[in-house]
Amino acid sequence: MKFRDGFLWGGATAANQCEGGYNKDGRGLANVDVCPTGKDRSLVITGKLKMYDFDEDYYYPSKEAINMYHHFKEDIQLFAEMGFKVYRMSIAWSRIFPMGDEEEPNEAGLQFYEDLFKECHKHGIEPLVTITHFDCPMHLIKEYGGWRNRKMIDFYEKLCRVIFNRYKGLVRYWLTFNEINMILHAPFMGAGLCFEEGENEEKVKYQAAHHELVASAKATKIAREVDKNNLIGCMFAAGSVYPYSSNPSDVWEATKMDRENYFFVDVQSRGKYPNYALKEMERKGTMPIMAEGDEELLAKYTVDFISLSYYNSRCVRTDDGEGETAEGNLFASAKNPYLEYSQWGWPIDPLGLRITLNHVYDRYEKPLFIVENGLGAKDVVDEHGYVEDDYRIDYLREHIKAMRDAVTVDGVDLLGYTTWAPIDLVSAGSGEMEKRYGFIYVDRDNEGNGTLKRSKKKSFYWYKKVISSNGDDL
Ligand code: BGP
Repeated sequence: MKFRDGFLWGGATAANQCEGGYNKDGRGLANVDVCPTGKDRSLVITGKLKMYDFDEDYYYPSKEAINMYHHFKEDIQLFAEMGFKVYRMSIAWSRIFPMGDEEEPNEAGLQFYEDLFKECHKHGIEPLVTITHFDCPMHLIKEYGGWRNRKMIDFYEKLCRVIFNRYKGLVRYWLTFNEINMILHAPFMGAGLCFEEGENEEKVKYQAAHHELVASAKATKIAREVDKNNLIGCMFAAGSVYPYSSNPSDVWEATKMDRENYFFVDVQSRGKYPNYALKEMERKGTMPIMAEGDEELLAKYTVDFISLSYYNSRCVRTDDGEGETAEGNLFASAKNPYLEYSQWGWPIDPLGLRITLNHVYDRYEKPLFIVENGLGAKDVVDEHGYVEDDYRIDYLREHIKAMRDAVTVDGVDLLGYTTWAPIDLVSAGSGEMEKRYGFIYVDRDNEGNGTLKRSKKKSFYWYKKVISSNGDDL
């Protein structure tokens, strides 16, 4: 049993985590530039602490990251050597519109991505572009309050018009917002939100979410108008929620947590606010203000496919929270005693990927795309830059097997698979370099030291074989 011909194998990155060059060629400051490492990071990414003043001397990870801004040809060449069919990356909004609200785009920024896409095509690699990956010009946050402000829809729409027109014929796969549901857990990264003392945070988050959902529908509309070959996807952080026990209250809690994630995809794929959300918003007083025409837009411009990140399943218990908690992609949940854990305490659950794919496909019956999956680990590198990362190979092998079962046994329609991340880059959660995901090692440490030299890990050769056998040789 095989993956379809043309299955899109590849890898995924995000601009702020790999490009660097934060002030090069007219790029403006973005929210992700002012997220520090260390203890303040979680306060900043959750919107509790404002980091409005940029300190040039402070080591902000995205200032230089792995400097893909200047290394992209070399990096794409390495991706091509592994046989990539697709490369998922994101556009830094503030390269195109440095402030976010100006009239004219920055030509140097536009040219950078044009060169990058052309480089991909030179190697037969299809770009898959996230329009915003935890990324918002800082000026839009200071001046307008980020996505809490409806004006953001217009600024985003303008960005979309510019990039869809400029990259027509170069890009056809687009994702509107990275992990849109993460607005609930990392609102500064997801929507440029900072909260005032005593503010109803949940209300603000859902208002901002509404603006993003409308912006996503508008982007879908424009993408289709500009080029009928464009395919637009939504993107959410997936990972089914398990009840800790068969106690119905655990099951009910898990159902509610799942819905919290599905809410976003329900709107983007089914085209309307689901009843459970409307009821809850009414009850809690968090119903967003909608403008005339919003509901029609949401209904008319639903996505073509659904993309997701999967790192771990989650688990929930209602018995006084006595058990231990486990970390996970951007938020913690109850510790599942049946699973192993990564060095960062994230559960490792390959079967959970099959379960999740089945849930999502049953719910929406649209093609799916796994656009993030991988293992963050502390690699030990030898003097030649070589890393024996069998743990990474094991993780990916088991997840690919589970994905294969979902496709070939269960009938899930899957367009492709991009690992996070093909090359070491800055971690979104911790802001550190030492949490490595790549097939390619980058000589760079947590303090920003290192030559930035790229070298191939053991997993590089393994993934190349996986791709050339279309997932047969694992
Ligand atoms: C997702 C993000 C990515 C990425 C990944 C791994 O939430 O979309 O940007 O970083 O998680 O998380 P981390 O970097 O915290 O290990």
